[in-house]
Amino acid sequence: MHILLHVDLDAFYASVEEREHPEHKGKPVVVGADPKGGAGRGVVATCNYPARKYGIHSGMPISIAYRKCPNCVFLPVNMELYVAVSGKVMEIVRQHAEKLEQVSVDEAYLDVSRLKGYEKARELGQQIKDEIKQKEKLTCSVGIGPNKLIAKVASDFKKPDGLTVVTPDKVLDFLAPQSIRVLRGVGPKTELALNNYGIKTVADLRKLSREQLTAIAGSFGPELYEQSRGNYPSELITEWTPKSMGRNYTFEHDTKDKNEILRVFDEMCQDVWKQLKAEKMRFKTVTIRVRYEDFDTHTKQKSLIDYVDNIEAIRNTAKELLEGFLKDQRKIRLIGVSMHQLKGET
Ligand code: DCP
Ligand code: CA
Ligand code: CA
Repeated sequence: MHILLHVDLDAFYASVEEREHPEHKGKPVVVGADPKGGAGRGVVATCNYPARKYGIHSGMPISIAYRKCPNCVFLPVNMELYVAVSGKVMEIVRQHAEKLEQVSVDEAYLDVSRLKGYEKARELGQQIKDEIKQKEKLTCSVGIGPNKLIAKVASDFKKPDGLTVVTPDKVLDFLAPQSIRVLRGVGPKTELALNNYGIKTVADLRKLSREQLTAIAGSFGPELYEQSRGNYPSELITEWTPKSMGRNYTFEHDTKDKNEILRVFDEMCQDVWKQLKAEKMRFKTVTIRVRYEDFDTHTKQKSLIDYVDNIEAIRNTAKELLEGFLKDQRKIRLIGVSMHQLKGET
């Protein structure tokens, strides 16, 4: 019998900023692009819970966030700081299990099957929460369940500062009333496709057969069928930590100025490289992204012969990929660079 525990920090970037700036305590805080009095471009990375009361959320254009709450505290993204804090939190979490899978900068799964019971697992969950609060002054939400899906949905269930335990006998009831969006791999497109058949909750989904789901969602159908019944893997992927590491940048004004583009691009490459170094990772594939003024967006990638971690490899490969896009007539709105096929330096 597997018991999985999922930890996810609450309003991560914003909580770190609040901790570093006690003067903002209790105020709504938004972390992301500079709002420039409502004229700013780029998006919200995240915001704290008081700011969420205004309807602000991750990924929202910063100009809209500003319109919703001009008096919120707006802060820039300080990635180096968050990566450092993330490392400390993960170190605390790691002490409590022999197996850990870190899935992003602020969340991880632990396999706590050795505890052989959900009461013991709950106690451990509380202990981890207390320790992170005491040592790092941050709150997190913890979910515990028989597999990764249930643990993750459980940690999301009560936020912030939640602790939710779903024992195997409660899995079906727990999932039933929830939105289909809680299932892994169900994004806005699949949600809409299913909504068109009147399917909104996980319970609705269970009314369809495997064949019907395949007709609607293709090869993802059978997996939806299983997930809606709470069936999902429990195995952790421990060698490869994050899947990618990258940066995007939205220009102040759409531009064709090659020097400006290359300067920003170079800075982003260095930023990613610093994060790679901080996390002791190497990479094999470089991907770039270009969005033109009309939002037409392209990605292009190249894989190297072996895993590397030097700045020149990033810079040269990324520039080579970018070259063709600079010849276009259109101005560029956004550029991005990311590393894939990451591997720890072991
Ligand atoms: N993030 C981002 N852009 C997004 C989503 C997230 O830059 N579109 C960053 C900022 C978040 C961090 O990743 O602080 C973790 O993302 P989560 O989805 O876990 O969201 P939060 O931790 O901010 O909030 P929650 O309390 O809902 O977990
Ligand atoms: Ca989080
Ligand atoms: Ca998260």
